[in-house]
Amino acid sequence: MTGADRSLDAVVVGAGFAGLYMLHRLRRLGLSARVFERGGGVGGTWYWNRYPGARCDVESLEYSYQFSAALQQEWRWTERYSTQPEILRYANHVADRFSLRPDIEFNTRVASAGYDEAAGRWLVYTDRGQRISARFLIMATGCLSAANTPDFKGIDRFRGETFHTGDWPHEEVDFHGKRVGVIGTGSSAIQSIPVIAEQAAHLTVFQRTPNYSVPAGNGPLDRALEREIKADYAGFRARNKLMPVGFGSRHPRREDSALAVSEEERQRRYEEYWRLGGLLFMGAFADLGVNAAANATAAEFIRRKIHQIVKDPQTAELLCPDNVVGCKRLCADTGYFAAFNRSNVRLVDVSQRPIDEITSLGLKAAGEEHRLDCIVFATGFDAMTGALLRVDIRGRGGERLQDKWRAGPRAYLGLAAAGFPNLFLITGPGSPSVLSNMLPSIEQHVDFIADCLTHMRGVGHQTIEAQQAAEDDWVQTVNNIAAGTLYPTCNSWYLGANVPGKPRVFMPYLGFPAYVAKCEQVAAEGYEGFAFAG
Ligand code: NA7
Repeated sequence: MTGADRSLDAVVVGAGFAGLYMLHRLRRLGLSARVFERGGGVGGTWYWNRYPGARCDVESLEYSYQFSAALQQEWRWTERYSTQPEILRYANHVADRFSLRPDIEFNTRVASAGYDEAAGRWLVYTDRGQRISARFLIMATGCLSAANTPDFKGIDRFRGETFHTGDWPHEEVDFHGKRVGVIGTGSSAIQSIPVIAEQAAHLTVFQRTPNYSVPAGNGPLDRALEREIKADYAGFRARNKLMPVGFGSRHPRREDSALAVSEEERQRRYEEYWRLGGLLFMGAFADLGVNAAANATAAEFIRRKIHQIVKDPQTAELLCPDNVVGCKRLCADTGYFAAFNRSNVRLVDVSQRPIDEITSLGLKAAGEEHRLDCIVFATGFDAMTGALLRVDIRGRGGERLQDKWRAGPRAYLGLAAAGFPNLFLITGPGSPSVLSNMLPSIEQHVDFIADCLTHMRGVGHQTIEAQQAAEDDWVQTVNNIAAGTLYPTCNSWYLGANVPGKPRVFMPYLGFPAYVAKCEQVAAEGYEGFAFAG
C-alpha cells in the first residue's frame, strides 16, 4: 500500500441509497469499508434536490428498500408519492437504524483513484488530502447527481440570486414578492413551477422544449392499501420485479395495441390511465414505446388535455410537445399546466432562438429583457456518467475512464469496465437504472456485488475484471434493444443529448426482468464474462 494512510477492503463513493446499502452488505461480509460522501449528509440525490415541490415519481411503497423486512414494515410513508424531505428522513432513518454513520466520511469528495497493478489495489485520493488503499472501489455516485448549468453568456453578471434545482440551498428560500425566472421545463421545473408560482410576485418560465406531463394523482397514503401490501410485502415486491420497469404491478400494463381498439375505447383507456397518474400512463397500451403511430394517439390525448386545462390558447399551444410521449421522461405533476392560468405566470418560448444572455438585472430572451430578482436553473444533469467521470479514475496502464468513455460509456452489465479491475459501478450506464425503479435496481446491483465478493473469497480470487468481448457484446445488446424502441427519436438525457459535446449514446438497459435474469445467469455460470486472477 504505497503511500497510503489507510488500507481497506473497499472504498464506496457516495452515501445515497446505493452507498448506504452497499456499506451495510460489506459490513455483513466482515469486510472493512468506508464511504466517502461530498455532501454533509446521507441521501444522495434527495440530499441535493431540495427545490420546492421535489417529489418522487414512483410510489412510496415501491420506492423504498426491501432488504430488511423489519424496516419495510415499520416505516410509514404519509403520501402516495413521497416528498423530498420525507425521503431524506427515510435515508437518515436507515443510516441510524443500521448504524452506518461511523463508516461514512461526509464533506469529503473522492478526487481520483488509480489502480496499482503490482499491488492489485486501488489508491484513492480525497479532496481533504487522504490517500486510501483499497482492494475494491465501488462507485455509488448516482445517475442524476452532477448538476448541469449551461454556459449562458453573462451568467456571472446577474446581481440577483441564482439557484439550481439539483443543488438547492439547505435553508428556506422565500420567493414572496420576488420576480422569478425558471429556465427549463423538465421534471424538476414541472414540480417546482406550481409551488414557486404561489409565492412569487411574478414568474417567467423559459421553455426550450415542452414536455408531456400527467397529473400524479398524489394524496395521503391509503392506509388500507398500506395494510394490504404490508400483509404480503414480499409477494408485492416479487410481482413488481416482473414488471418491465420494476414497479407498478398493481396497475398492470395492458397488452393490446393502441391501434387495435376503437377510437372510443382508446379515449376511455387513456382517461383511465390519466387518472391512475404519472408514469403509469405509459401502461395504457403495449406499444406506446415502440410504435410511432400508437404513440401519436397518446400524444394527441395529452395535447387535448393541455388545451382543456390552459385557458389561453396560445400558451396552451406552446405547452404542447410534438415529440414522442415518454421519449423524454414523462413527468408527473401537481397542477403544472393550471399554473399557467395564473395572472402572475408567463411562458416565454426560447425554442427558436436560444436565451441571448443573462444581464445584471435579468435575462434577455427572444429580443426582450426580463427583469428578475431570482433565476432558477432547472436545467437538469450530466446524467448517468457525469458524477462517475468527475472522479479521475485510472485503470490498468493508467488508462483514464474519461478516455475509455470518450465515444460513450462502455460497461459490462453496467456494472464493470474492462481495464478497470475490482471497480464496480452501481446502476452504471448499460443497466436498467433510471428506466426502472431505482431502489430495487440498486439493491439488485449491491446484492450482485456482495455475492460476487463472497464467491471470490470462497475461491480465493484477488481480482475480477470484465472481459473486453463481454463488454463489447453487452454495449451492442443495450444499443440493439434501444434501437427497437422510440427512445432514440428525441434529444433526451438518456442519450446524453442535453449536454453539449456529450456523445450521443443511449445509456440505460431497457427491461428490468430480462436484465435481472441475465445477471443471475452470469453469476450461476461462475461470473461469465468476467476474468478472475490471484
Ligand atoms: P431535465 O429533464 O434534463 O430538464 C432540463 C430542462 O432544462 C429541459 O427542459 C431543457 O430543455 C432545459 N434546458 C437545458 N439547457 C437549456 C438551455 N441552454 N436553454 C434553455 N433550456 C435549457 O432535468 P430535470 O432536473 O427536470 O429532470 C431530470 C430527472 O430528474 C427527471 O427526468 C426525473 O427522473 C428526475 P431541452 O428539453 O433540453 O430542450
